[in-house]
Amino acid sequence: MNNLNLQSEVRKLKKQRDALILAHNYQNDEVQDIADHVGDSFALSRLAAETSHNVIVFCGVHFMAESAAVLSPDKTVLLPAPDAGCPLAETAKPETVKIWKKKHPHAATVAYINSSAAVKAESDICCTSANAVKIVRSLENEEVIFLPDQNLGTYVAAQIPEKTIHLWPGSCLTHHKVKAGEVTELKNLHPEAETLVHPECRPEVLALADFTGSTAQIMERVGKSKASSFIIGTEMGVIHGLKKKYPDKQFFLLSKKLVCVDMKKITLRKIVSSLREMKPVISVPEPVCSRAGLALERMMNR
Ligand code: CIZ
Repeated sequence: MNNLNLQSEVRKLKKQRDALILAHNYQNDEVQDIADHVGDSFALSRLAAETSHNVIVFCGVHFMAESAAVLSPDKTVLLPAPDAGCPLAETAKPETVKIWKKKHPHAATVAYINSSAAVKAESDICCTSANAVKIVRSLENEEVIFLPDQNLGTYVAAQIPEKTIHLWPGSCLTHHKVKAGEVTELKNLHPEAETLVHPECRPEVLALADFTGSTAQIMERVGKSKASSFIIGTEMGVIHGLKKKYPDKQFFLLSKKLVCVDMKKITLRKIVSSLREMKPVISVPEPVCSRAGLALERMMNR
């Protein structure tokens, strides 16, 4: 079957199963094109929590499907590629979080959305790259354990110098690969372009950018900016959405390394199989589900 046939098969099965297809901004182009909604994990989690569909096909990585399952425990959440993990999320284990909490008893524990449900369950509140600064600032605690992304944590700490932030030594393999030299080189090639980067990049990369933000904030910035060309410092999937939304603007990917291999494991073929067989189902057992749900809801209510 070619992509067109696969897409029409997905549409047919989606109706039969009463399914909602959610795709992260980092997904393959053809997966984004078939989705009901494309967005960041925060927006997609909200949609998962509010939907009336019985089935959610989550085109993203494991922790995202887990968040959808936590927020919609009465729905069936399918992850078409069960091996689509997140090496960053895997750097944090609940047992180690418990040790850090004992070591820093006055600190609030803030779990970036890129963490397992078991780690969220050990945390006071979650955050995303879009709201991390706001969430940490809103806490009464002067001390914070921020996990698992040290680059995002460093970015947050720089904006809130009055707090002591204990940084987990994890990083996103994709964003962390980008080096400052690549930014300088591309800026020299396109001096008119605005450079927009994700806070999971190294601090020295952020220092060279015109704007730092989550995928949704990068997309919003392109819409507001008077510039007509942009250097994009986040996973390459975002460029597809940007080109669709802003066909008159020009985009340059900051580095060829900005490819998340786990996100790309979701294919149309796997979505078809998943909807036909109604598996693999992602569910989160109690008491982890309720405790992780609390941390997510605290974030959503701020
Ligand atoms: O929050 C998300 O979905 C992630 C992982 C990145 C972003 O900026 O959208």
